[in-house]
Amino acid sequence: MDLRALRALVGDRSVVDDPHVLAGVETDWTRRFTGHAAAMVTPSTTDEVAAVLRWCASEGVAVVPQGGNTGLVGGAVPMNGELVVSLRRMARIEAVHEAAGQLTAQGGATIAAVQDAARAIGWDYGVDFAARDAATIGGSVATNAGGLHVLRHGDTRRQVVGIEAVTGAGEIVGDLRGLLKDNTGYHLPSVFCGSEGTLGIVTRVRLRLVPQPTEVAVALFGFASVDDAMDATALLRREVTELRALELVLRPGVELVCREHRLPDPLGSPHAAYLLAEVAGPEGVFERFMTGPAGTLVEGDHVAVATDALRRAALWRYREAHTEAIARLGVPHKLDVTVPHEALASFVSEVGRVVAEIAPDAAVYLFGHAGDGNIHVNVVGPGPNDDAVDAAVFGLAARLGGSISAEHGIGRAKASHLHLNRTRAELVVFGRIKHAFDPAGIMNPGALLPVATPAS
Ligand code: 2HG
Ligand code: ZN
Repeated sequence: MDLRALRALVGDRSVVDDPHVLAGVETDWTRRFTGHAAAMVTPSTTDEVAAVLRWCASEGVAVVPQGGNTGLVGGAVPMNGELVVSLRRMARIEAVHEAAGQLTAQGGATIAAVQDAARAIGWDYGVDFAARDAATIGGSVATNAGGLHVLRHGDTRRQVVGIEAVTGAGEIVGDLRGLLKDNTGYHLPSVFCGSEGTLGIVTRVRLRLVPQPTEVAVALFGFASVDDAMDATALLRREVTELRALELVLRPGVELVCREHRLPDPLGSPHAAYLLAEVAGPEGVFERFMTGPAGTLVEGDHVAVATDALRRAALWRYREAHTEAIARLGVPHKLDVTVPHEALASFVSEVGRVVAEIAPDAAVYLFGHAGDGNIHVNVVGPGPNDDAVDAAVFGLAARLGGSISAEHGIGRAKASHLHLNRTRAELVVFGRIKHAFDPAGIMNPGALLPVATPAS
């Protein structure tokens, strides 16, 4: 790769080939995917991104866009000497539109920076997840990230009012006017949401904000079985309009988190399943929650509640610390599936058996977003390239009418399984969409689309 030509486009400072720095972008967070980058380029304007992609397209240089490198499906890992494009120098919150309840950010701004900027003007950002301090808004649009508040505010797609993006051919497309209604043809924000860097690079985003709650409360309920937890899930979703998060954890995961993070057991006695419910709204939210339907779930030592920020965070630890605690056991296979609500309990009871048939010694941890029917199946034991467990778990989810990717995307980990959820006709159309935005086929090769996407 001619790095001199690249330096002429963006300046010396923006082209990095120091192996020590590159090491940080060549492996994903899980450590399951490791490759090699020829270099990393860090443009500082949209025009520079466009110049880089035009040059790459004409030279046939493959590109891997990378945000905060917090993805869990290998979608941003340069596997074969590609050029990594990072927007780390385009990380500004450019404008807050207080009256409209919107905000415009560059693609490299972190989720935490977006949240802080929104809160500073009395609004909030509707998406939140544990990797908030490193994950970028551009990456979260590209992966259509979900997170903890989807049941209340929807996924990232629902927050995006406008985008500016550079296609794989180096064209700048999109607009940031913030129009809530605009029926002028294909909706580019929707096309880029979930495109996983295969069409181009999201350089700027205009987001809708949500009202900032004045009061937030958390309750952690213990249940004797997953079935009981699912019954409570249905009740809480139906009756509690101020519900913002509803998360499921199971006893093995809670024990692991307590051991790895030296935490006390969360409730007075152990339970097979737990639901963490968060309510957010105007003053009195906790009172309304506990005197409403949730009150019927509270018996003896089956619940812990928190209203102040510190104690709420302490209860959230039992859920959010799962990812970190599991990573300490080894390299996890992250199988992020959704199944219809009525199939969730049977998925949970069957998945252990399905994994055990293939990898009897593997450790399996299940947790996730109960309110969305989204279970994170984490399997530690099989080698990074051993795909058999992945195939079996995805097969089970698909048989139950579910999706092989609820919110993490397809990346490189699941591209060969995409046919479980997408028909041949859909894959053909996907290929044509890709070609329209990326005619030279340089953008994120091997991610999202199966390598042999049918051409017709
Ligand atoms: C979460 O919900 C993230 O905490 C990560 O989506 C899930 O580690 C995982 O499998
Ligand atoms: Zn999740």
